[in-house]
Amino acid sequence: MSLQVYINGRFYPKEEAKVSVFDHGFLYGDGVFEGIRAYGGRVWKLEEHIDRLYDSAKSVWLEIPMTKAEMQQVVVETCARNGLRDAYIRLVVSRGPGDLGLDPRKCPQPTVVCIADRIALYPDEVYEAGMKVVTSPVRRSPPAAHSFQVKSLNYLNSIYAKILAVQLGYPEVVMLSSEGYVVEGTGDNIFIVKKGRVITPPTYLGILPGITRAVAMEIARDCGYPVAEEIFTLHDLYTADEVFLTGTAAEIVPVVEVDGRRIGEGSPGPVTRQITRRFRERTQTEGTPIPLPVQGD
Ligand code: PXG
Repeated sequence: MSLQVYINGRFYPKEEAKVSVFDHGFLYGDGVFEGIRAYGGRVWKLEEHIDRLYDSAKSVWLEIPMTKAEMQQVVVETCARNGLRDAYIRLVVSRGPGDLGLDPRKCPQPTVVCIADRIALYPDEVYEAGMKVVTSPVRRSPPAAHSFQVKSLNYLNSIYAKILAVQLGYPEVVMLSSEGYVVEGTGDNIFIVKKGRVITPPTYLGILPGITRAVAMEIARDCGYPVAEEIFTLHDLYTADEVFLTGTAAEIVPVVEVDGRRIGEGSPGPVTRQITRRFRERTQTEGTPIPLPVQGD
């Protein structure tokens, strides 16, 4: 059976899952989204993702036409209908169809889409040997212009950086703020470990308050490491004992080289490995259950 996609209250087979070309999500990137995972029949951190979706929507003056509880139900049902136990879920709320002008008031009905599909992961090699990255000459957009605190449909800033990564032959690049502080990856948050302290940039630099980031901070604290949200520079990155990236799709990725500088011993460090182990344990035991499909459904 073809994948079933949720659009505005109904499910459509993948081939028929279509939205209007007048949708401002398509015309202007006007909308918000979430990327969510399900592990072993449970949706991971569902409430946190829905809260962030509604915060993103509020920030761009977009009123989502359903309650958070209803939205949670949409996610769970999309997984259930597709018989997915392990999934990557994409929730999108766009401004909806309007006219050819920018004015959001011309779009009375937002478009709500939920897609659940199998997940494509980095190869095991990346987690075992670590990832080599470079820093991007494309700077993260300044928060005064367009803050990545909002998970909006405007990802061109990250895509510019991703194009460079692809052209240079790297899976990911580290982005810097316009002042040159280390901020995040194109689709992941960044951490450094220095003398047992676990440090990640503060979200007021205009970076996404990552849900994996929050879990990694919580695990690090539980393990007894001091955790700080602090601004840091390229020098701090190059001289860190350990570096890792966090994200819903990537989970926790050890970084072993930045701009040709070896990080630590050049292999995933003990703090990164400990946090990864606990993270994986938690994803296997926590989450919102997806009901099994009823026979004959
Ligand atoms: N920063 C940015 C800019 C992101 O887009 C993260 C950090 C990590 O946040 P979470 O909540 O996932 O821990 C993201 C994640 C992909 C992909 O295919 C990832 C994201 C968005 C689009 C695609 O890897 N967002």
